[in-house]
Amino acid sequence: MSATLETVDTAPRYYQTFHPDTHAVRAELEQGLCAPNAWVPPKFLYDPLGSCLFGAITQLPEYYPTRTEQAIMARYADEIAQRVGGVGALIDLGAGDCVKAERLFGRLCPRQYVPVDISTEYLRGAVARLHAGYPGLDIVALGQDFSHTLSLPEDVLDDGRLFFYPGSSIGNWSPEQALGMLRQVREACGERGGSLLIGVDRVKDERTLVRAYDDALQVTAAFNRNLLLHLNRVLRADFALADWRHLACFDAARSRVEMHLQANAPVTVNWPGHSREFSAGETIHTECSYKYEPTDFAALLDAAGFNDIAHWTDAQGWFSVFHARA
Ligand code: AVJ
Repeated sequence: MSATLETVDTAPRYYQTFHPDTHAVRAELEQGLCAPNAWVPPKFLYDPLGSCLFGAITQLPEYYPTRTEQAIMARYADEIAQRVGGVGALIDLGAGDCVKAERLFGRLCPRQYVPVDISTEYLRGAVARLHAGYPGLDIVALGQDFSHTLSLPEDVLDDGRLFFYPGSSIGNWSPEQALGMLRQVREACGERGGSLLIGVDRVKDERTLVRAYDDALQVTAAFNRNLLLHLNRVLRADFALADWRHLACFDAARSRVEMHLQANAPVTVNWPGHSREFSAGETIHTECSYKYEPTDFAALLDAAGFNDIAHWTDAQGWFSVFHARA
């Protein structure tokens, strides 16, 4: 007698609703670049190279968030798994390389994995790798800009949804925007036991915060400046890297780290139909990274309609992980 080992190989399904090469995307960029205080939404940091550079940032000695979050998740893995219970779809917001979610597979055993990311090419590569390692896992991949709207296709299981929003990515939004985003997630949880597992960076001393965004190896500088190469491609603009330097600072009143690109000298940037002059020292604001006190973030979850909120942190009180039920 011999046992038969059956493996059902389910090919991943892709739904791509974000297309970078569209008029709407260029219009969004133009509006920010031509504003008196120029800015670019941080999602434009994530072209294929930008996503790789972010991966490198997570390995830097100064960049504590990723490893601190990972340590919290590992230390409280049993408690977290017990609270979360049976997972239908594990919906991974800003999945990137899918590595953080993969760490949950062992304990949470999701019946379906739904990575969502705006960096669609990068996501496809990550999903192909994941599928090779977990051929039986049902994967529904969404190339989506969920900063506009989060919309899940019908084949996403609707019972026991677990939204996973790790790494303090929620910090890219102002508290008002974050509330809107959390309300959307609350809505998408449905009424069949949905919940949210989210990582949030905490307020701490300015030096630690600024170093995390201005590392000695200058990987974060490369990550920020690579945005210009991305803009050159999307807008057919003529940004020259040599004209721009990386800047990181902490605004304590707003409880946020900011990244900017600062012009070294007066410079004119051109793209079809437009040009924008920058004076020496003028900046393009490329990212906000809000930091929260745990009580403030719990209040935000509450205001978004979540309840039964659990909180875990590390010994230094540097990072928070929350689980909240819809
Ligand atoms: C991915 C948005 C959480 O804000 O810390 C890392 C991005 N920017 N270094 C963060 C980032 C500069 C990161 N998030």
